[in-house]
Amino acid sequence: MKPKEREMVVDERRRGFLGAAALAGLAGAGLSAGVVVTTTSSREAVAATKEGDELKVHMKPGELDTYYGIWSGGHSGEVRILGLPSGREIKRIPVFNIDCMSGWGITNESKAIIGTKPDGSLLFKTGDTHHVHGSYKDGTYDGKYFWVNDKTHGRIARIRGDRFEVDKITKIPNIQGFHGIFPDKRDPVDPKINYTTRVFCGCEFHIPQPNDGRDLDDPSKYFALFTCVDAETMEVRWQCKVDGNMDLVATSFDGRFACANQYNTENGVRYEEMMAREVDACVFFDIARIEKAIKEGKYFTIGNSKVPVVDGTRAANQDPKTALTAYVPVPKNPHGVNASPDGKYMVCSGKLSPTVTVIEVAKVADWFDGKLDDIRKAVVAEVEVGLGPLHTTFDGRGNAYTTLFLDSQIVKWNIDKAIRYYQGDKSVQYVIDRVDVHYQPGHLNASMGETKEADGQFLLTGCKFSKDRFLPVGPLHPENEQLIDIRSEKMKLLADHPTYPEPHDFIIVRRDRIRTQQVGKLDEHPLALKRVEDSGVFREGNKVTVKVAAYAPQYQLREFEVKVGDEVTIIVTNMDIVEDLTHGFAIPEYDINFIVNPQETRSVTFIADKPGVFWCYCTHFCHALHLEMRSRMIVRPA
Ligand code: K7E
Ligand code: CUA
Ligand code: CA
Repeated sequence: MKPKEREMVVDERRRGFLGAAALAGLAGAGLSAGVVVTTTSSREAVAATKEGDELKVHMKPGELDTYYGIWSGGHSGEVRILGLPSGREIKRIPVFNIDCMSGWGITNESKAIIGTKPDGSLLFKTGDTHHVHGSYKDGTYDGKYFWVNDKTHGRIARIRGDRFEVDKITKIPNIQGFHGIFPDKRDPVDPKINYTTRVFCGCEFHIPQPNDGRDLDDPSKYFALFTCVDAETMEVRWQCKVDGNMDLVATSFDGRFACANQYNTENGVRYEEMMAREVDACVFFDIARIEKAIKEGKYFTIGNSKVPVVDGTRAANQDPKTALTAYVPVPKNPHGVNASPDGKYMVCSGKLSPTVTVIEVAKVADWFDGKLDDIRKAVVAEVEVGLGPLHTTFDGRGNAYTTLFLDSQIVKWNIDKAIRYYQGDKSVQYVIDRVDVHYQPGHLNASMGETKEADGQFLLTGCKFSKDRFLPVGPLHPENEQLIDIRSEKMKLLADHPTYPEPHDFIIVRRDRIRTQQVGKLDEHPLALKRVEDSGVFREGNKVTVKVAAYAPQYQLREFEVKVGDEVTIIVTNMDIVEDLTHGFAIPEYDINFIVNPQETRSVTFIADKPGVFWCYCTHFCHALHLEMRSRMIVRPA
């Protein structure tokens, strides 16, 4: 960071503190008008470090990281933001979980996003996030949105890239075990649309269709669906029935294809059945053709769902000229499919086979266009890399890096050389390097590795077992995200970062791709108070609305009264305009706890079922008088 930039940051912090202190004198008075402070957290493009420099692992005090790491949180249900390469955790984004720091799952606003049952309680309280991916423009991240899957309940969540908060969650019908997810990178038909408009969702588990109690004992009738979700509206556009299941998902850079690796082409319901075949597949979807078929009415629907479903099974897609899908053979129970940044290849890892399979995207297109007689010819390499290959990333210099779960290694191999070897030149050494990792790696990703701007600086790998790498803390160990310098021929292991279980996948985004909103906008909040004086208690029958302005160091109202039996809605507006001046609001015995960021509004609704005095207090350290920031809720017996 340049000195000037550092000064700006320090200066903003000082302003925040002085602002808060100055407001202490304003108790009871309306706020004087102030300018909303908005800053971007990424002020400049990051110059690539030169080879030979030590890649920085430790940041000096006040120094900013050069990349954002967007991490899934596994069955914690959340997403995390790490600064990279330091590995410092900067934020946790509650998604499918309940979070009492922020009030996610507690406020009315977050409940409306998560979804509720008729009685107002949450539709689901748990989730399982595996894969986070960002929206693309021109083959690279545009920082607008990130999406993440919920494997448990088949939901997709969208995270706003300017706030790192969830703004929409959609439940996908007719599926179970939603695992792989990937946005498209451009439109398959309109070349002017060079950005993400769809998100594709794979599904791992077969179920009876509809899953309403029929066909329980006849697994031959179960099937799985591939789903397309609209990136803007977050509505489900269509689904595609496939043979076998889907695991990870990838999309081609030209927008034509999405694909998913399949480990259960056997349609087995027991693991022995799922690993019966030596060869499974990677299924390719021709997006434009699927959407044309739907326009022409060639679809069906399932149960109560109105989503159009096309038939992508093998039997229905024998003729390449009309096929919606193609099944490229890949051994054995493959796991993970990744697009190379030059747009040429999909790399599918063998998992139970010690091989990676390289599929040439242009040849898949040739098959669909009737120019290649056999889809098997789209495989241009199938080479041995080691035991338990799972996921692959790229450095933008023609090299691929694959995790070997069983060998506890990352293997670096050259794609062109692997192809030459596979095509007969056995003198070629396609494996370039191996490095031991600790231990049993799942995903890995290189800086900007899933974009055409893959910059080959470093990669991280998510090790599933950390064993002895950190101080012991009882039976549950953290994961170990290991940082590896990939700027030279040889990989160099630089650092370990513990993470709370259980991240799977993550992406590494150059910081200039992200533009954040640092202070909210009250006019985006329909319930926001306009002025402090608008605070008050408003009663309609037994429905009571309590409007509270929060501004350091007090709440206006300082006390309010309701009656036992009332349905109480408390709306808190944070009138402070200073960046980072967040207030909290907790009510003892009533299980209410949430925060409100500057220039934002949040609300909660509950039944006043206990008489007494309840001190609503500020939970978030905001001010020298933070402890005094309270409001007295008096609940009078009816
Ligand atoms: Cu390999 Cu869910 Cu991406 Cu875990 S999956 S590692
Ligand atoms: Cu307001 Cu602490
Ligand atoms: Ca299999």
